[in-house]
Amino acid sequence: MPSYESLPRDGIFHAVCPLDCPDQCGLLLHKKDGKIVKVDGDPEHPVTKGHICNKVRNMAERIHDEKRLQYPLKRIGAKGEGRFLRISWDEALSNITDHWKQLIQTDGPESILPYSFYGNMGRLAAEGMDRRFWNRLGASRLDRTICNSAGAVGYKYTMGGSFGIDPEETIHTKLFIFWGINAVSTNMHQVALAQKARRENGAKIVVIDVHKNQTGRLADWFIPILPGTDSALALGIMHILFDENMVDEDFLKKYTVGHEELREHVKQYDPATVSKITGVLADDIYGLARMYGSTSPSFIRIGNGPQHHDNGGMFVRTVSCLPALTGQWLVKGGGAIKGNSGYLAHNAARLQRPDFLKNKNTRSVNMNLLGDALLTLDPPVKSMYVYGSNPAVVAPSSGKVREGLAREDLFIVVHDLFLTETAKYADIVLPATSSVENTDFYTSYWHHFVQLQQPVIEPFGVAKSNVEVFRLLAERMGFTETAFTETEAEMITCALDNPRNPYMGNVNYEVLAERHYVKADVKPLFPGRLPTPSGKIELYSERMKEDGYPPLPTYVPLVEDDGEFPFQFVPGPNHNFLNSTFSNNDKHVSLEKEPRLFMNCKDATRLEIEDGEHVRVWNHRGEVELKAAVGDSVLPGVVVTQGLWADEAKKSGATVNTSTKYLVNSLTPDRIADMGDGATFFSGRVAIEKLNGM
Ligand SMILES: Nc1nc2c(c(=O)[nH]1)N[C@H]1C(S)=C(S)[C@@H](COP(=O)(O)OP(=O)(O)OC[C@H]3O[C@@H](n4cnc5c(=O)[nH]c(N)nc54)[C@H](O)[C@@H]3O)O[C@H]1N2
Ligand SMILES: Nc1nc2c(c(=O)[nH]1)N[C@H]1C(S)=C(S)[C@@H](COP(=O)(O)OP(=O)(O)OC[C@H]3O[C@@H](n4cnc5c(=O)[nH]c(N)nc54)[C@H](O)[C@@H]3O)O[C@H]1N2
Ligand code: SF4
Ligand SMILES: [Mo]
Repeated sequence: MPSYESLPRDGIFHAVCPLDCPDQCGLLLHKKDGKIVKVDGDPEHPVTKGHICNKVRNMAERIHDEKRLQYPLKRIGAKGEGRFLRISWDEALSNITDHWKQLIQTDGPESILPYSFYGNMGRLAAEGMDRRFWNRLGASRLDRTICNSAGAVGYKYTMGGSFGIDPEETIHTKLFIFWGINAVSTNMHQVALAQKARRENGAKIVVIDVHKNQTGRLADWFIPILPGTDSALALGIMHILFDENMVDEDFLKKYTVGHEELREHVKQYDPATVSKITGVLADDIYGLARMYGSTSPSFIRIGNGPQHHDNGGMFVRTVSCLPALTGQWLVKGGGAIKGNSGYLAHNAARLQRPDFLKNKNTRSVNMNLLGDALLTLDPPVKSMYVYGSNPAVVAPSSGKVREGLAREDLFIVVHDLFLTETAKYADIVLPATSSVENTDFYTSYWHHFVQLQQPVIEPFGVAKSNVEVFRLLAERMGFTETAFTETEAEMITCALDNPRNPYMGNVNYEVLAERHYVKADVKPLFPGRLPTPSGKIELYSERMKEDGYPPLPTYVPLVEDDGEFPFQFVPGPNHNFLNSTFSNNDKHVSLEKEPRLFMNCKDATRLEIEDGEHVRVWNHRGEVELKAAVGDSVLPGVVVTQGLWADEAKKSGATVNTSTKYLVNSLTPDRIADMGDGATFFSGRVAIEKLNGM
């Protein structure tokens, strides 16, 4: 248990941004009379250098928001209605464990389903004591596939794991390609590095996206592309690189397998064919390939957008072959980043204790199929425990998800800082501490620093951390293993002791406690051996063939979405929220105003929709109402919206006093992507019409 008695009431304290964002900024919290009054960037942090985003600059209001949950609650109204009664921790915990003990007797432990994601990226909060507990309980396993699993698998086939270049080296880069990443909003320090390289070395910034958003607007060259066609563009670039002898033959021979097969294979992806698939002009495909083939160092920042499609794994697999063709991995500032979490891998077995799970055949539930899991799984899920996530808003096909959550016989517990949309369906709600009330360690999936958070303020009300709640649940379930009584410091010490990771030898609890952040001792990938079967970059992958995929990078069209809906629908994140986090904070909502639907003027004219008018957007899964933003930021046939918005308060006094008119996930498919059982949020289709009387 962290000690709060010795916390000074005033001063400036180190902190780590806990949000699911690659930048993982170092923060300085200004505290007065026991409260945080200001959040600043830590100017000493070597990568983030004192700059932070607007979302977190306004974080103090969220931490001290009077809407925060202070006490455990028991539901007294209908599911989803939001009427609760205050109860004690003792009553809440007994209620939960009594239920579970009963369920284990009647239905077995797999009738209990944990559901969590990275609302707090702290390794202990997100995958520490909780995993020990679920393993020991024998609950159904959760396949955490909602974010980047398709892309991670695709990248692994090519490169062997989550290993890119050190982003700090991109100050040397001469060509940046931001491919399907809205980096101004989602990786702002990579943009800062690119702008520095542009100022100091004349670097060029190219953005390839389906939406000319804030990132596209700062590019030297913005290339609009049709959704889900990026593999074809990458293959077209390869076609030209081979055809015009712009490949690095030495690098290909030494460090890759399959370059001869690839050379033959990409002949079919000529610029005319690729142009038809992607909507990118053939001249632009030539221009881009020649720029890529003749500029060094060049760097591709591979985003999450294109991998939220049916063919997302193959996209990442394909684009990650490009730097090998031009030998960029040997050049400082050359190469790519999809993610860098491989370098900071901790000892997950020691932290999570998979050995506690006795039944190795325990079922696994794909979180992207939550609706189906709650409605149709046999034997059924009888209880669900949610933490660090808000599935009623963020999970695909939310109509089904909410129908499942509304099941009267489903005993739901939600642990969160706020009474989220999901929490409104809970039988028991538990109040969570914010990250700055806890001890935890953080590992970025972009830069190479490990950071430590120690309590800066006391818990809000009687809120408890994830670690503490699972300790208490373990005690009540009668689990006697010492793993359930370890302190945070002990857990961090064992997690950082990872002999299998050669880069982290210099990182331990004591060093972190002294310095706040420590850079892992990462060496360049090349010359070297990758953790692929061949030890090389696998342009041809035997493993993919064994797994039933084409062994060479290939363009596979999107799956036909059900029904006759004319528009491709891309509902991504927005600038001022982080997924659904901040969608309930007045400041952030006022900055974002209201959700918009970006559409092309040609489509708008045809449908007689004017800029600023409200439209109904629907398909066979659901419908929403958005404000049209008409212009040329998207291609004809494509519509984009941004942000996972909170349920709207209803003006009239209906029983369920909120409306789901902004719930974009009511439209998204819960089909599974080609790899990693990933999500396909951006592969759905919709129809649009003007809303009368608006
Ligand atoms: N401000 C803010 N920052 C965030 C988040 C947030 O919600 N808000 N969320 C965090 C999380 S969890 C994640 S995973 C990351 C995600 O951040 P990013 O990696 O930036 O991913 P997205 O924003 O989902 O999509 C990136 C871009 O891909 C585009 N796109 C969609 N489909 C395609 C396609 O087929 N081809 C191409 N070329 N582009 C396409 C979208 O228009 C969008 O501009 O951001 C993190 N950071
Ligand atoms: N349409 C559409 N849907 C998407 C996406 C998209 O681009 N488009 N993006 C997808 C992606 S990439 C992701 S990663 C998911 C993310 O989806 P989620 O992981 O659900 O992320 P958030 O909506 O931020 O919800 C996090 C919740 O955790 C809570 N929380 C924060 N800290 C703690 C803590 O320490 N303990 C506990 N118990 N709770 C805590 C917060 O208050 C918040 O309610 O959304 C996915 N959904
Ligand atoms: S959300 Fe990202 S950019 Fe903003 S403070 Fe956190 S880590 Fe930094
Ligand atoms: Mo994500």
